[in-house]
Amino acid sequence: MADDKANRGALVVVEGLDRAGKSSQCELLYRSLLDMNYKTKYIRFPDRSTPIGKQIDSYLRGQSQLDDHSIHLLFSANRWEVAQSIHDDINKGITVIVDRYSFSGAVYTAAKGNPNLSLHWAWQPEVGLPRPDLCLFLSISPEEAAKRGGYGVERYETDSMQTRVRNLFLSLLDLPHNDEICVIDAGRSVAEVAQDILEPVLECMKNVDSIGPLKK
Ligand code: T5A
Ligand code: NA
Repeated sequence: MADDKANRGALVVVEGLDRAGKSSQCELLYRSLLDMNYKTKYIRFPDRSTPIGKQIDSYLRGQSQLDDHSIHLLFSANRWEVAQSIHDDINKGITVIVDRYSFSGAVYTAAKGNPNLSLHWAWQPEVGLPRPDLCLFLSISPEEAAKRGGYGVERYETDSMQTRVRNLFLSLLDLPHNDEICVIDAGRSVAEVAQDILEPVLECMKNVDSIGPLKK
């Protein structure tokens, strides 16, 4: 049975631009793994349900203003709030699917163009969080993404911001210690993308070792 394949669950992160299709794909992946009898959980960041998440939600909707450093640290704190429960779930054999994680955290802040908010600075609060076993980067052009529903409603959903975000994501892919990142062409149909995602996830679940921390 599925439970015999691995002692611990995998930590699988899905990243990409706004409207790349992350939530749609996380939902499909979650259902596929459940159908295959794997213990699975789906979580997302920002988690807008916690007190910190409510501040983030208000900021993203343009209902409140926050200093760039403050909002950055709130996004990171929102991940640290559940770091222990991610560890606990994984050690119970549950595969945790995460809709956005530290890569979004660092990249969106650095994309603001504030010279005090470099990618290096933005990464530091993430150091020590559980390190993903696999990160699926849903690659899409900002033009394609903009054609999809609901675009332009929240802060950061502008062409110039999305272009900078994409370039920063691509620069992260080049770093040698980010070997867990798998690029998926997300400009295709929902079903085609889902099919491409399942295989690397199942492969990753077979090979999980002890979970490490995100590094500097
Ligand atoms: N952020 C986030 C930070 O600045 N720092 C952080 O640390 C974190 C975690 C909100 C913002 O916060 C920023 C990044 C964001 O700007 P969010 O809550 O993840 O982040 O944003 P959402 O609005 O929920 O989600 P996205 O805009 O990122 O969309 P998704 O999840 O990529 O896309 P999805 O699946 O919801 O689909 C969007 C639309 O496209 C259609 C869907 O039906 C839907 O209408 N669609 C497709 N259409 C055609 N072909 C396909 N293959 C499609 N897949 C989906
Ligand atoms: Na989403």
